[in-house]
Amino acid sequence: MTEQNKPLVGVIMGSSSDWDVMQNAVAILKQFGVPYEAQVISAHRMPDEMYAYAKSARARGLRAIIAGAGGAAHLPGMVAAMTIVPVLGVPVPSKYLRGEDSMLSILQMPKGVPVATFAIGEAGAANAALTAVAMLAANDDALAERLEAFRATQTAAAKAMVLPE
Ligand code: RP5
Repeated sequence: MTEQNKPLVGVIMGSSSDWDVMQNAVAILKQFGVPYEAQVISAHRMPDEMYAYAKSARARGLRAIIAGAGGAAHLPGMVAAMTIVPVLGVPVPSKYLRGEDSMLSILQMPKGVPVATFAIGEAGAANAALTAVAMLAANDDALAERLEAFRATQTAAAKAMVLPE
């Protein structure tokens, strides 16, 4: 792995069942050409791996971690507790409470260890990745230009919207 394609963003999720949602984050990172890595790390089923991932994240060069989980979604908070790399939390919709449980689990961090928390589901995953892009764009003019262009495209599409008669 060269310095150029060393992952800058880590995308982790509690289960492969989270992929449907979390692939929306990966799609954005791919679209912007941001080097990333993606894997399953379960807080309650793989605590040792979660520990190792969080503890090594900064030294491995990660500049943001996008963490998605559902239910009692402690993955983002636990990872944030063990690294100063910013953690962007994505609440994954759960079977019985439709992700409101996930959202509150991730959102309600006590003062001192933040998790930037996004909307439940696909929009949250995409927006977490767009936020990671914006963070990296602070020190990368080419990436900033691509982000400006992305926004301009959205603006043009909205301006071209026509309502039915
Ligand atoms: C959480 O439990 C995962 O993040 C997932 O959203 C949820 C269900 O996991 P599976 O039972 O589908 O593996 O840990």
